[in-house]
Amino acid sequence: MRTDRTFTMLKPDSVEKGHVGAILEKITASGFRIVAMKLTQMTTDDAKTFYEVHSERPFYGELVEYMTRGPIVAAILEKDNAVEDFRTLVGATNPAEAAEGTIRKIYAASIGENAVHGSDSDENAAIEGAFHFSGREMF
Ligand code: IDP
Ligand code: MG
Repeated sequence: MRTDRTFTMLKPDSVEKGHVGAILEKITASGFRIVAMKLTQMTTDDAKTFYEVHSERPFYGELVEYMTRGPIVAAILEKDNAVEDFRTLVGATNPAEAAEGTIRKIYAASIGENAVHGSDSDENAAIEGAFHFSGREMF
């Protein structure tokens, strides 16, 4: 299992608010190389599958609605220690608890609409990257 790649989505609120360029700049300035990237929209089935681990949580329906309401930017990022370093850059799930300078502190509106996704393990990074990209879309 490689440890130098993670998967991210700039969620619909980031695209709607025009924050894509600024967030990508912050990501690349933090040392991540973009290995794969596209603008895409998840179907309800896609979002239900992607977030299946949360299917019993009270916010699951709201989460699926949010993640499918418009396009996202999906990307695979490369850097040493990618998963952990990207979670640090992203900040806490709830922007009110996120550290200064983190993406969620700057761009997220709430715990639900929190601007970006970052994989939580090397295993999930590989699964989530493969969910969105074929081998020939990864560089
Ligand atoms: P993470 O994105 O920081 O890993 P998770 O706990 O895996 O956070 O939750 C996945 C996503 O579900 C969050 O990024 C957020 O969009 C949404 N979410 C998490 N907790 C809540 C909540 O309490 N209310 C509404 N939405 C939530
Ligand atoms: Mg998570």
